Parts: sequence; C-alpha cells; structure tokens
Amino acid sequence: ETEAIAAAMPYNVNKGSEYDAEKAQCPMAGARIDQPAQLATGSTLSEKNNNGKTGESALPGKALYGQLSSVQQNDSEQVMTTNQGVPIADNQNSLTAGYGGPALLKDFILREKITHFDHERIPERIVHARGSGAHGYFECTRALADITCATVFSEVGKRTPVFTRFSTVAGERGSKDTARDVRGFAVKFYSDQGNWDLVGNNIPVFFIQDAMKFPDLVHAVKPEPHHAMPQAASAHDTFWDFVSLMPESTHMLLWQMSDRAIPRSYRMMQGFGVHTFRFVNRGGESVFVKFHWTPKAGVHSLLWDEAVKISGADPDFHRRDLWETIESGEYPEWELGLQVFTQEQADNFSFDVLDPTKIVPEELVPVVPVGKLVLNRNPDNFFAETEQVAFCAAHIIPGIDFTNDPLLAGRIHSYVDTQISRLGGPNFHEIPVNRPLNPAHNNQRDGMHRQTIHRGRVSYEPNSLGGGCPFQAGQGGFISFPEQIEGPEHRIKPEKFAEHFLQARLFFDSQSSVEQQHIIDAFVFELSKVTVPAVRRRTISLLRNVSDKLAGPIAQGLGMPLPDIMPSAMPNPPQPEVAQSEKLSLCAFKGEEGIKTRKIAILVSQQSHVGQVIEISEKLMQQGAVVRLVAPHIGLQNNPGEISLDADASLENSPGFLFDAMVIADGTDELTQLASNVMVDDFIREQYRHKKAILALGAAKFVLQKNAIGLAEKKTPGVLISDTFDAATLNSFVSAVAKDRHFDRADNPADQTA
Ligand code: HDE
Repeated sequence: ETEAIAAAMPYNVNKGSEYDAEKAQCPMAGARIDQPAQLATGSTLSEKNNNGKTGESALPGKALYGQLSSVQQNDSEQVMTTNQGVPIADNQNSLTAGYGGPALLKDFILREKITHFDHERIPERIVHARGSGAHGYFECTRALADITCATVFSEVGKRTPVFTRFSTVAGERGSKDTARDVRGFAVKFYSDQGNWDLVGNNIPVFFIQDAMKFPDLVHAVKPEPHHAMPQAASAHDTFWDFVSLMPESTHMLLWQMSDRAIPRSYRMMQGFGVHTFRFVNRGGESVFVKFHWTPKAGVHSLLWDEAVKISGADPDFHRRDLWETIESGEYPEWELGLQVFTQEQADNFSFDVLDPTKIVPEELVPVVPVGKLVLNRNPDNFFAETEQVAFCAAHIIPGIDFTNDPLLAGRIHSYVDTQISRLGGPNFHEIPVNRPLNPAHNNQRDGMHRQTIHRGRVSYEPNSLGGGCPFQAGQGGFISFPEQIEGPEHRIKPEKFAEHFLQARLFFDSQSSVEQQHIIDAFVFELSKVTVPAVRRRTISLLRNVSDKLAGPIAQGLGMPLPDIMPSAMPNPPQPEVAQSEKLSLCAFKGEEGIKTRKIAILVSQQSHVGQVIEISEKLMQQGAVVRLVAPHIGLQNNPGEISLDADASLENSPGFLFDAMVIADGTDELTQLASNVMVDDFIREQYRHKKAILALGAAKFVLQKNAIGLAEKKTPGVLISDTFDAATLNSFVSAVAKDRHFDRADNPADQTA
C-alpha cells in the first residue's frame, strides 16, 4: 500500500525542490553537492582560455565557480576544532571549577566561540538592505565591437559569469519582500577586462536629479527617526513631505505608485541602468546608451491587497520564489536591450538625457536586443555571497564610460565608500564573491583583513627593482572618454532639468484604465496614512500638474477638495515628442511562458477523487506549473476505498493569496468537508478578489455555491465550472491562468452579474 501511495503522489521531475524528496533533501551536514558539469561551465568562461591568453577573451585566472569553490569548506567526516585548528574534546560544557562551580576565564574554547558569535553581524546596507542573489551568466547575442570595446559584447555566443542581486530599497535586512518599493537589479559581470557592475533598478527613472539630495530622500523614506516606524513603507508623513516639496520626483512617484512597485516575482520584473551611459569603441568614438533588462517570463505584479497579505504569510515570498525556481531548474532569463543614440540626437530631444528623472521614449530610440542573462545557480551561503557582495556604480570596464548625469557622479563615490564601513576596510575586493576573474595587480598594500601575500620588496611604480612590474596597460587599459568641458564652476543645472511633469503625464496616459486606477488607489492609500493635511494637499496640488484625471480622484478618495495647482518651474515647457508610449504599460510585457512556474493550489480533502486530483496535477505539471495539494491538514487524507492523497500544505499554512490559481477537484458527498470550512471560503474569496483563475470540477460547484456568495450561480470571467476534466477544460483553465488576472471581474462577488 505504501507503494501505491507513493505512486499517487504528485511527482515532477523538473521541480526538484518542490516534489523530488531526494533532491529536496538537505545535503548531509557539511557535505557539498558538486555542480553538474554543464552548470559549472554554463556560468564560466571558456576553459581553454585558462592556460594563458589566446585572444581577447582569454582569462588567465580560474572561472568563477572554481574561484568560489577554492574557498568552500567541507566539514564532513572532520573533527571539530577551534579557529586555530585545535581539536575540541567537548562542545557541550564550559570549563568550571568543581561541580557546579564558577566558569573559568581560561576557557579559551568557550571564549573564542562566544567572541566570534558576538561579531557575526555586519552593518546592513544603508539602502537596499533586503535582497536575494544568484549566480549565472550573460551571453552576447549581438556583437557590438563597432560601438564598444567592452569584450562582454565582443562576439555572439560569448558568455561572462555574473552574480545578480535583487532588493527592496527602504526596508531593513529582515523586512518583508512585498513592500511597495523600488526594486534593485544589480548585476556584477566578471568580465575578462575586470568587473563591471550594472547597478540598476526595476524602474527606469529616479526621485532626484542630483546626488546632493540622496541622503535627504533616504532619511525621508526610512522609518521616522523618533519611533522607527513604519518599516519598509513609503506611506508616512516624512516621505510625502519631502517628495511633495521636490517636483522633480513626480515622474518617479507615478512609477512607484504603479504596479511596478509590487512585482509578483523578481523573475518577473524589468531592470534598467537608469542613467545614460557611454559606449566607447577602439577608435575612441562614443555613443550614448541606456540599458534595459526584460524578463522572458513577462512583467507581472501583485495587487496591493495581495501584497499586504503575502507579507504576513510569507515575508520571504520573492526570496523563496527565486531560490525554488532556480533549484527546480527553471532558470530565470532576461533579455538585455540597448537604446543607443548620439550626442546630436540627444541635443534635439525636448528633455535632457542626463536627467535621471527622464526616460528616452522607445518611439524615439528603439530598444535593440544584444544579450541574455540567465541565473542558474543559487549561492552556497547567503552571508558569504549575497550579503558580502559589493556592487559599485564606479566599476566599469574599457568600452563603457560615465556621462555627466549629476546623480551618477555621486554614486561613483558612494558605493566604495559605503563598503569600507559595511565590509570593514578597503580590501573588500578580496572577498571571494567580489574578486575579479581578471586578477588584480597593483601596488595597493595592507589595510584591514588583507588576504593577498605580495612577494618581493617593490610596491611602487615606476620601479626597476621589480622589473617595472606591474606595468601600465597603455592603449589596452581603461581610457576615459575625452569629453570637452568648459564653463565656470557653479551649482546650476541645464535648463531642461527644470521641466518635471511632461513624462509623468506620458506615463499616466500610457497606462491601461486598470493600471491608472491602481495608481490612483495607491496614492489614496499612501496619502491616507499621512497625518498632516497640508502634506496631502501639497501632494495633490503637485499632481494637478500631471493631470486632473489623476489628482481629481485622489482628492475625492481622501475626502478633500481639489487644491490649487502648484506653480511649475517651467510654465512654458517644450512640446514633447510623444504623448503615449506602449512600452510603459505592463500590458506590453505578458511574456511567452504560459503557466510555467505558476503556483496552482488543488484544494483536497478525504472526499476528493484521488484519480482526478492526480490527473490534474500531472497535466498542469507537464506544462511547467508548480502544483500543491492544499487540504484542511497536511499529510495523508484518508479516503475510505481510495488511495490516500498526501497534502503538501494546509489551508492555514498556505492561504490562497500565495497561489496564482486554484482548482477544486470532484469528490463525494458534495465535498462537505471543504464546503463547510471557513478557511476554504477565505481561500476562494481571495482568489476571486485577486482576479485569479478558479477551476471547479463536478461536486466542487457545491463548494462554490456555499462559499464566496454563491459564485457557482454566476458567469464570472476566469471562473470555470465543469462536470468533467477533459482536454477542453484543461485548455480553458490553462489559458485562464496564463492570462494572469481577470480584471473584467467585479471586485465583490456580490456585484458580479449573473
Ligand atoms: Fe544606490 N546605493 N545610490 N542607487 N543602489 C546603494 O551601496 C547611492 C541609486 C542601487 O544589491 C548603496 O552597497 C547614492 C540609483 C542598488 O548590493 C549606497 C545614490 C540606482 C543598490 C548607494 C544612489 C541605485 C544600491 C547602499 C544617488 C538605480 C543595491 C549599499 C546619488 C540606478 C546593490 C551599497 C546591492 C545600493 C548609494 C541612487 C541602485 C549607499 C549616493 C539611481 C540596486 O552606496
């Protein structure tokens, strides 16, 4: 019988972490699972380059996985020792004088252990403290040697190892994943010209135009200093006080209030370099470039109500999602696209391309795909890799250069500086995850935590005692683009920086009506948490510059009259080139992956038809979905006369809002066990309210009748009720899940017309 039960359990070869008991098991304490060969090479540069340089892309050093594995520790079958390697006889009892006597100061074993423990934490990142990372590779799909000498782009098919970290901005290290916030999207390319960090966000613009304002912005959005509240939220007085006094933040505010700020998954969001950068080719010619990452899985978001609830049930929602999908072999993938344009084009735009509160609409400069990013390996140790990884906007390589964006200038300074206090000194580049694959050779010496043992007596240049080494790379090294600069020193910005509203309006006008409503709702929610009426008023008077279609409903939602419009710094702005841009709406990024990696709950009980449950699970898993059996309790659902189903999850530990869709299979006795369960009612209501697909088979219609205000009696978009589970039912359900949300559904089941 045990075999029969085992055979009946859902099994999905592609979902190791979810279902394959063997793969899901933790390795024996201390043991290390070696990467399969194709994984290791997938994320490394060509092995044949390891023995000396054979061309541009030759890397004298080891590939990244080799670099990290050389410091991996395998404790299996080892005796426990102190940090000095002294074997420890007893790890349970401290040394005392006599039985029950005082502990002794000379217990160096206890003291070493406690001292190390006392210092286990390092300061968290001042912003972007909460995050998750993964290893992978970047593959060039379009050679760009004509416009950049960055060898990452030198030839089609070339792979460069990467480490990527996604993050929220405002919350502390232990805060929830689903806060309304900007997401960091930072990629470290371990290129053969040294490390290049593209430290971007999932929103293409920023709040401020100048680094000078960054500490103010961060102080305003972080928990208020007197009582340290609220955590991971912008919905409070100080944030709105600041931004309502900073009209340049208006464009960013619209993005932040849009569904972009509550992504469904890190795997389902875009990334942007934000600033305009430069590409420079071998001849020293330069073009401007903007970086866009677009996920293959499409761009998908949560609903606010869902985000709030998820943060309670699973604060690690995004971290878990990233980890589990990579473990299961469904490697997330993004396309890198570039907008490339010239100085002459830039001069003629109605906005300044060096202003980080502006995008370059795709109607003006199309995005051209040039590569792909694949994340295929989870870190072995969160602290050693994800926490200690040090991204830096100043880490660029030959072929890439900065522009005079005044926000970027401050970033070039800030990142190295912050690592010095966060990682304890200037040698953080020696931490394995930060080490370049192209080894560092210079005369920098000493400092806290130095690992490298430099040999010889020469640590200066020029020298003759060391044979002149290390020597300058000359034309092969990094050469700054020789931009002509003239004019006086002053604290003034170019004129176009004074226009703050046209692109905010462009963004709003480019959204679907559902997205516009979500933006309005988000403003209403955030401002309803602001306790000072003058701040609410000022924000709305600012937003009137964008559109009264935005400001009006917000004022209404807050029960206040529409205030006067805030005077703008540029009363006669230039005519914008575009009034609507398709790619600003999430509707443009549905993705092509169908139900792949989507989480589907099948609600089961002792009354469920086991055969049908197994059939549904198999069919959905064949299409790449992650299926979980959710029951009133976990474990075996003893069904008299049938094989028992083994439930993965309970209604209590896995509520409906954690899933993308739900199924209730057919069963006996009108499925009374589910129909009478109040948690099933919650489950259905939330799936309904969050506009997700619902499939009810056979007797499941009684569950829908009894719950959720008689859903079975109504024809509701995305709710499928069928007596049988045949190919047509499966197909309709799969398209309903792939559609993601059914916004044509009433918010309240009672309002759904029959
Ligand atoms: Fe950052 N930012 N930032 N930032 N930023 C940091 O660096 C800073 C900005 C971004 O996963 C810090 O190592 C200044 C824009 C990401 O480790 C710090 C300014 C964009 C991450 C810092 C900005 C970003 C950071 C904190 C304005 C999008 C997380 C810890 C001049 C293009 C990287 C650290 C990771 C982190 C400074 C503005 C993205 C303090 C001064 C614009 C993704 O150095």
